[in-house]
Amino acid sequence: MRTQVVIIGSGPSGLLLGQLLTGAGIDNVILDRVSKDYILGRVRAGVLEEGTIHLMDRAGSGARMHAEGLPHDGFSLAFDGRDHRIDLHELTGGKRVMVYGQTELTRDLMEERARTGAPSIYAAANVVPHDFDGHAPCVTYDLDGTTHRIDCDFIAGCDGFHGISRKSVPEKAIRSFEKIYPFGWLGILADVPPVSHELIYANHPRGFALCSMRSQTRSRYYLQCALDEKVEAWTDQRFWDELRRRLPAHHAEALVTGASFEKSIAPLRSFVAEPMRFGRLFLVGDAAHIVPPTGAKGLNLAASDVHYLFEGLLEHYQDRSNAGIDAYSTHALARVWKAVRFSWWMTTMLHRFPDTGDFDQKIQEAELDYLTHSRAASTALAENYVGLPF
Ligand code: RFL
Ligand code: PHB
Repeated sequence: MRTQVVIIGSGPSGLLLGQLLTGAGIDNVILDRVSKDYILGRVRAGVLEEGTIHLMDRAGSGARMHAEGLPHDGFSLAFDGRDHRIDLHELTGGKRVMVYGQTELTRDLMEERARTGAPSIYAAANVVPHDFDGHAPCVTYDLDGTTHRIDCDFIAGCDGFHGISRKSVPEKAIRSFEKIYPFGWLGILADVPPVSHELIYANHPRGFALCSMRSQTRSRYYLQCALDEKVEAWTDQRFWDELRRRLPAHHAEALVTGASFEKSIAPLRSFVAEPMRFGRLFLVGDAAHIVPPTGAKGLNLAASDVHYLFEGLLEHYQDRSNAGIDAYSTHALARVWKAVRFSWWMTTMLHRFPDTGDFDQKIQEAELDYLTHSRAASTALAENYVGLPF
């Protein structure tokens, strides 16, 4: 088989890139090692920046997102028993974010892809990119007991942090930067109305908590937890009791509880691999970088990478210019590092670190106090939260 671009990975970055390329008449094949249903069973991101929304529209997949997504004009920072609202809309001159689950966004992109008839191959084992240093790369994979080969012009490594694309690059050609945080997030989904119509990021002596949502009737809540914590040790009752303790009293009283239907623990990590291009192989999204979820940036960064790569590939095929693909890594990384910084800063400001001494504690309190009393500081937070331009 031959195509123009092989996309490894059918997460948001692979699917978004695939639909943009298909829309521009550039042939592509998506390969994923797991099934469609497995991908749609993953519960992940929930907050979309305007740039991501725009790309969904451009990919022809935005209709349900606009109908069912919840536009948010602000969020709340809770600490010291009180709430402080960050008015995103006012502070950024009219920008907002949208709460729409990654699962739904992924489903919309998969449905649009099926409608356009562009090929996707699921449950492909041993996917391997070859010869991306030369002019004739290809990707091989095993399916139904046979090894298949797809020849292509370019390979997009959209296969997440644990994917094969980054691992296929010789170690000496890649530099990575990493920070592991000494805690995780325990998250649940429950069909109960959200405690507030906006998100609440809570800093509390017992640890960070986040109140988010998927709809008016479905809530997503997170608690900072120790890395060695076991999900089984957290009954729903224990989760709700702990969440109540970490929220200001008026929210704790308003909290509606119920049976959860998803519960999982995610570790927190910052990671960047440089560069993001190796000959005819491009790393995109989580394959190249990971951020802790505190700033809601992971999925949105995947979308901005897709934007830069799509524009570069378009220039290559339509204008016979490689300027865009040559600049891909530099452009993408400039935005990535700003989001890495922001996510690290939000995480540092809102969590309890096991080794926090009195000094660090006072600094955290001063930071929150400054943030909530200075318009300049609030504006910097809002500008980053709604997403830097790309
Ligand atoms: P994905 O979604 O991991 O998709 C990669 C795909 O590649 C496949 N794959 C392979 N296929 C073939 N061969 C191989 N060898 C392969 N290895 C892997 C996988 O099966 C998978 O289908 O990466 P992508 O597309 O780059 O998307 C990135 C986002 O998923 C991620 O950044 C976000 O979920 C991060 N994130 C959040 N981002 C936000 O922007 N806003 C949020 O509110 C937000 N909240 C979150 C999050 C991530 C979380 N977790 C669980 C890490 C909350 C949480 C709890
Ligand atoms: C979510 O709804 O899953 C979510 C929202 C905001 C974040 C992280 C996760 O910062």
